[in-house]
Amino acid sequence: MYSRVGVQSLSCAFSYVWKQQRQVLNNVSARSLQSSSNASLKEILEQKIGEMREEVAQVRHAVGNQVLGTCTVDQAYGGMRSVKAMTYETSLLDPNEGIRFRGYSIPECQKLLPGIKQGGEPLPESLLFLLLTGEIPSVQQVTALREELSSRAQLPDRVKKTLNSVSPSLHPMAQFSIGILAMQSDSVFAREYARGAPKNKWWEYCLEDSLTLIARLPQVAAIVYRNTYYQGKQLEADLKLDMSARLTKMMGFQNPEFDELMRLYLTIHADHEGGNVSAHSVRLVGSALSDPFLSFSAGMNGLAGPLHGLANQNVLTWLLQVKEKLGGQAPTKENLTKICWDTLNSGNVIPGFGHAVLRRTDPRYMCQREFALKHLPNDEIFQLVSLLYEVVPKVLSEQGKVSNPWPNVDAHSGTLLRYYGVKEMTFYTVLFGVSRALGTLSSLVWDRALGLPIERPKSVTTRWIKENLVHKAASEAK
Ligand code: CMX
Repeated sequence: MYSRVGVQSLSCAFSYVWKQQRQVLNNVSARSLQSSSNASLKEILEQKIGEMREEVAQVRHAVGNQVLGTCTVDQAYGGMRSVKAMTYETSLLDPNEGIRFRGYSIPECQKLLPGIKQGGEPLPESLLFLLLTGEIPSVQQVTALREELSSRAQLPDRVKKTLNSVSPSLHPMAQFSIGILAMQSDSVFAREYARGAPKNKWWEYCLEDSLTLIARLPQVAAIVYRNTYYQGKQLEADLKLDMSARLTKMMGFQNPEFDELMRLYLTIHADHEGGNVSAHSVRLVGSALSDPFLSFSAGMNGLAGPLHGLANQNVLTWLLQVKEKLGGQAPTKENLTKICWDTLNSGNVIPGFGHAVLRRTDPRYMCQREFALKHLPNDEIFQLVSLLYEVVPKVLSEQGKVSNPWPNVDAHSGTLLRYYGVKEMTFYTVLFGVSRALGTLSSLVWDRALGLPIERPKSVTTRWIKENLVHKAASEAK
């Protein structure tokens, strides 16, 4: 394993907000660095949680009664878009710059997080360490975490039995969610809570379950894959491998380049701040003190929606339809423009484009594009994706409805998976889900560490709005 630490390369221009956030992180790190360079994940977490509890108490004392965000009637009817109403520690999404994991952009993570080889992609296990602790891990720390995960990775036979009893005609995301629920009886959190565990210990049990879940998910995913597309012929887990290589091998692939793609894939899909459907579902369900298995399964049911994670499946379906419509003609800006308009005019969205928060090309799209330029520049579908990058934003802008005409992460991922042989599009969102565990479960550990209460925003009826706002506005206008 090789660490590509080069702090001097952190030269990008950060926004003011990020400089401040980094400063906070640096201060915290500086205090704990001496003890933490070889410290275990749990030791670092124990220290950081103490510090963070203090920090949150100070913030609440200083500005607890200040307004963070407001909510208009339009926002209440409109999916609460951009209402600032929650905190989420593991990542933050800037509309123009894209995601930062604990303050680090994707290119910074690619440079700083230990990978398996020099100049290669980061290990998702490295990102997990960062998301949980806020610290870039040393090679030694990642090795320890890998060993920890490997020791938890074997799926109990009863879970395999449950997965094997499910009809392969069920969508892979439904099978995946069932597999996660089938592990619920192993929840340390649920057991200890029932025994009356004190509140300040909950995060430890949540961490226990989260690590177990993250460790086992590659095998759950691989079983779903083999049951659905390979008549149930399953392959053994090689516990010496990192989670990405272990997953690809269990799926039936033997290609180190694909392993590298999987490392990148599992890293970049991990987290996208707290308000997206999957992250927020995990947070919401967990806030009722449902254990991590129940909470994560809920998140996966949300990820399975076509406006969220399922878009990666729909993108490739659409790309293949585009190819078919071209009927052997070479793609050009002109014929692709027409096909895009046909899609819109038939009442469909162009999958992989647009975003609820982002207002520029998703950096997760860009790093996948760079991977493709390096490894598959001549692939026909990649070339189609490249040309659509020039065409779709213009068409969507001309249509004039979308807030963001640029591509998101899902516009690219299926092309790469297909190139390496994963042609079964209905499986793509499962891989997204394996990755999403890293971020949402890290965040769940912090939810319990910071003692966040049950979520319960206030709702109102349209009648309430009429009585309290419409009538008031009308009488003021008289
Ligand atoms: N193609 C066509 N129309 C689109 C569009 C697209 N790619 N993106 C948005 N629109 C439309 C919306 O449907 C909406 O139309 P109506 O007013 O008729 O309902 C209008 O433009 C305004 O929507 P918006 O404010 O731009 O977008 P939202 O925040 O409401 O929704 C998203 C965001 C991602 C659901 C939407 O852009 C979309 O449906 N994209 C295609 C599906 C997709 O790629 N989803 C994956 C997102 C990433 C992820 O979560 O994994």
